[in-house]
Amino acid sequence: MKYSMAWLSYRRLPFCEGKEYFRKIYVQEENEITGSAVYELCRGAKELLGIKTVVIKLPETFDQDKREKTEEGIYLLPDSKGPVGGGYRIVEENGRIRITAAEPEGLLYGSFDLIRQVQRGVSLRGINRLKLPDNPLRMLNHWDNMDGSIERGYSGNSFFFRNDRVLVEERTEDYARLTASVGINGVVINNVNVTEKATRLITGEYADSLKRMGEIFSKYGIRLYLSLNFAAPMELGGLETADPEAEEVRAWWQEQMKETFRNIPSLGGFLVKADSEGRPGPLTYGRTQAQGANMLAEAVRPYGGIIIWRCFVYNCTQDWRDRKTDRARSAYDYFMPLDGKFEENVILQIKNGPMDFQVREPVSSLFGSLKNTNQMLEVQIAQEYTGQQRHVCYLIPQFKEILGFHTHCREEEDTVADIVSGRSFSHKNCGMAAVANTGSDSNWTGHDLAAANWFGFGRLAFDTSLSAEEIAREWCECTFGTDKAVVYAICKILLMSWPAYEKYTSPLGIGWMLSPNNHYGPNVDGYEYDRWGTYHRADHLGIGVERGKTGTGFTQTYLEPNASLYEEIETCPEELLLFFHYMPYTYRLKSGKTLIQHIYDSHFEGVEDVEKMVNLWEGLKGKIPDEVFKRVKLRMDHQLDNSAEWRDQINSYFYRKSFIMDEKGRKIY
Ligand code: GCV
Repeated sequence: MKYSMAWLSYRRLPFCEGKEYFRKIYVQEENEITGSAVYELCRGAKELLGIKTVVIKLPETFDQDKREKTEEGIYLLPDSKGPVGGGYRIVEENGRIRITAAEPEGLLYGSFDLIRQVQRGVSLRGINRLKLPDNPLRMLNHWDNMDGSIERGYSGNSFFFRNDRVLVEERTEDYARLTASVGINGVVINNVNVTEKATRLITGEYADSLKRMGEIFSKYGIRLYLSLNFAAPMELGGLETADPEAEEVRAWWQEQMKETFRNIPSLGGFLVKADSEGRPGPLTYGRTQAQGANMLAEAVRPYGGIIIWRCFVYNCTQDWRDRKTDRARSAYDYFMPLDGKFEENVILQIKNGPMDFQVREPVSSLFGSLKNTNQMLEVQIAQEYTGQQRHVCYLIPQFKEILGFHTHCREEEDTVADIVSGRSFSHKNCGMAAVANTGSDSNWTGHDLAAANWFGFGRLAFDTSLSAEEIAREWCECTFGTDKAVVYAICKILLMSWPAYEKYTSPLGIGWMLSPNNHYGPNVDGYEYDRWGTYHRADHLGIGVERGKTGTGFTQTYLEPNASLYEEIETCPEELLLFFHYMPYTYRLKSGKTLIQHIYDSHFEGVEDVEKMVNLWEGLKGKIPDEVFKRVKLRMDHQLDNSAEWRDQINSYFYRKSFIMDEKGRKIY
C-alpha cells in the first residue's frame, strides 16, 4: 500500500502571494545536498503552486552583492560568512528570494522552511528569517529489529529491516525527506538491544545496503548511525572476553571499525546500551562505563566517529521489599563519579527523567550535575507509556518543560536546553535524540495526530525557542491546510491531550500503574511486587515513594535550590509530590482538596477532557480527508473507552484502599 507523505503531502493552493519567485531557481554551488534543496523547491512549486521551475546554474564568479542586476527568482547561495551549522537566512528584496548559508545543509533547511511558509499561506514578500539550529545533533533513535518488528513500535513494521535484510527502497528516501524537512541530522536505524543478526550489521555482510542507505541519508544532510553490541568481540570474533581493558578486545574493535567505516564511509558512529536490562557491558569485567565507552571511542576516532553511550543503567532485578535501592538514583550514582572521564568523541545520552518516559517525571538530576561531559537529552516520541499512538498525546509541551528546567548549574544559561545545546559548558558534541514513532503504516505513525510528535520533535530540536502552540499550528497547517476551524480544533485537541492523559492515568508524578510488559492500559499493582524498581507503595493510609533524606535520598542528587525544593513537602511541585514523597490521602493540596479527592477529581476530569476532544474531532467531518477522519475517529473512540477504564480502575483502587468516599458522590466501583 502506498503511504502518505504526512506534512509533505502537498495540496494545490488556490493562492500564494509571491508564487512567481518559484518560476526560476538559481543555484551557485552544485553538490548532493543543494541538489536535494533544488529538487524540493521544484517539487513544492509543482505540487503546491502548479509551477514548472527553471533551474539556472550561476557562474562561480557570480557576485551576490551586485544583486540589482539579477533577475527575479529564488537564489540558493553559499556564503562563507553566513549562518553556520545548518543555519540559514531567507531574505526577499526586489523580487528575489535569497537563501544563504555557510553549509549546504543550511540551504536545504532554508528551502524546506520556505516551502513551509508557502504551505501556511505566509506572504513571501519582504520575508526575512534568520535561523540557527540550537542543537548540534538532532537525532532519531529507531528501535527496529532485523526481523522487521519494532520494540515499542505502534505503527506497523520496520521500513529499515525485513526478514533479516536491510531495506533500501523508495520509502528510505521519502523517510529521509520527511526527517530532514524538520531539521533532523542523525538517525540510528536499529534497536539499542542488539542481538543475533543485528550484531552483524558492523560486518561486511550488510555493507552494500548500508552504504546505499547512508548515501541516501547524506543527500538530505542526515548521518547514519548504528547501535552496537558490546559483546561483539565474543559473539563475532570468538574472543573469550569483551573486557574493554583487554588488549585483544581493543585490537579486535580497532580492526573491526577499520572495516566498518571502509564499508560505510558516511557512518556517523554508534549508540550503545550497555549494562542495562540484560545487555552486556563493562561492569561484567569490573570496569567503569567510562572505560567501556572510551575503548570504543578510540576505535572510531580515526574515522571521525562518535560513541553515544546511554545512561539508562540500573538494577532490573530489584527486590520490591527493598526500600533503599532506588532506580531513580541509578544513572546518577553510576555516571556522576565519572564526570570528565569520557573522551571528547563520547556523548552520554540521558533519558529526560530518572525512570523511564512516564507521563510525568522530574528532570534527570544528571543534567546540571555533569559539567565536564558531553551530553544529549533522550526523549521518546514512540508513546510507550503515553497511549501507544492509540491515544492522542502531543508530547511537545512535556519536552518544552524539560528543556526549560533550571538546573542551577550556573548563574545563567543553566536550563536543560542550555546544557544540551552546548551553551552552558561550551560542548560541541551534544544535542537531542528521540525514540522514533514511525513504522510501515500508510500514515507512518499509526495515529495520524502522532505525526505531530515526529514533526514537533525535529522542529523543537532545531529551534528550542518555538512554543508547543506554534509547532502544533505549523504541523497542522502543513498537514491539513489553513482552514481556521480545522486548525483551531486540531491544535486544541493536541494541546489538551498531554494534560488529559496525565489526569486519567497515574496521579501526581507516581507513574507506572499500567500493565506490565506491554505497558498499555491500567493495572495499579502490575509492577508493585515485581523486580523493575517501579513502585507506588500505596497502603490504606497513603501513597508515594519517599525519596527525601529519610527515604532514598534522591532529592539530594539535585543542585540547590532544587534539592531543598523537592525535599520540603511545602515547596515540592504538586505534580511531582508522590514521586518524591509518601503522603497521606488526607493531606490537603494547595487547591484545598485532599489528596484522595484530587485523585478522584482529576480522573473524572481527564475522561471529560477526552469527551471534549472527541466532540472537537467530530466537528471536522467533511473538512478533512474522510479516510483520515475515520481513522482518527476510531482511535479516539477507543481512547474514550480506555480512559474510562483508567478512571474506574484507579478510582476504585484508591477508594477500596482508603475507604474514603468521593465528596461528589460519583460512581466508583
Ligand atoms: C529498548 C524501556 C523499554 C524497553 C527499552 C528500554 C531502553 O525499559 O520498555 O523496551 O529497550 O526502555 O530504553 O533501553
